[in-house]
Amino acid sequence: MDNLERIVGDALSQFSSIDDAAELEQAKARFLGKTGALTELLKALGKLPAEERREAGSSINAAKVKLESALAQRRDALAQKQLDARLAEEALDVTLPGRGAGRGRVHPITRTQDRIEAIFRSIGFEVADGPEIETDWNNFTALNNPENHPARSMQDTFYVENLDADGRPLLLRTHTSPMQVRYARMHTPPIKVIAPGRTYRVDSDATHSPMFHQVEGLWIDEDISFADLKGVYTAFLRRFFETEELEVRFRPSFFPFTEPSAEIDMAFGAGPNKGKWLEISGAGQVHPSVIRNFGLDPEKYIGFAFGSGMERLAMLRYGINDLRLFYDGDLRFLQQFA
Ligand code: 2NL
Repeated sequence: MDNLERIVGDALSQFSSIDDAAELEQAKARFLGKTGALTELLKALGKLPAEERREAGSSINAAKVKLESALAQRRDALAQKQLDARLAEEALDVTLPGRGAGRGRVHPITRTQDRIEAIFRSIGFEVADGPEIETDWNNFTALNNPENHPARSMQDTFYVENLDADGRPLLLRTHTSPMQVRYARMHTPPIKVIAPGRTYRVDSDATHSPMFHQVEGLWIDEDISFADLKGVYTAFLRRFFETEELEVRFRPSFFPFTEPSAEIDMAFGAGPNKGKWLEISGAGQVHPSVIRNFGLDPEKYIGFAFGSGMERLAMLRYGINDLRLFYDGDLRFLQQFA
């Protein structure tokens, strides 16, 4: 049976040298398939003399078992090899450091608001926070705005579609004064409060954003004068800009909610800005009608109020020249405020 040994030797050497699963199945067919070399030997058994047939049959069957076992081993080895290759290719180094979420920063307007709150708290003011959707009474009427004032028009004020429970219009507050109205009606003098926060007006260009921030202040007692306003606001500006030399001037102006009223200017800056006056706030003595709308007697109580734009304060403090930078969400800008 030299032939059988040769076939087994060929099969074993082919099986072990094949690296591809499909090729291995083709090799199997060449030896063990319907017309395979070993199968042909089995078919030829019948032609052998009876006395040789038994022994030949048993040798061929033993060879067949040997080849099938070699084949199975090679199949397993190839499958393992393929798995190993895939694992190597898809390997993840779970010990690498993560990318991390990155640490966020406080927005420059929020920083500005935090500073303003800290300064006013240190001189005895409370900080009041409240709704951005307001009634027309809190936003306009209580502040002595005439019924037909242009600020009340839809060209200037965002109105909400829904009405309040009494069928009256609701709007996005155009200043933070309505929060001071709420606060004054809930407290008894002395009232010393600031109201910082978001405000809204129908206005959008290089120097106006439809959403902006304001800080208003209010001090009501029996004997608060214009001198107190000058003292408080000047102290605030000097602390905010960290410049004791900062000069402040008050110019006559008009607001429906104060009488007399003033614009507050500050002289601040070096180089070409030195000695230049910058408008920074509106202010005045609270109008007697507004005091009455607080639920207080204007014969007994008097006080001052002011309103400043927070973006303007932030731009001057940080040297920012374009309002839109605050709302573009550009990290190159925002990351500068650690
Ligand atoms: C401006 C003008 C001002 C007020 C705001 C005020 C608030 C109450 C009562 C009376 Cl509750 N007045 N606020 C007073 C004068 C001026 O702001 O143009 N700000 C940027």
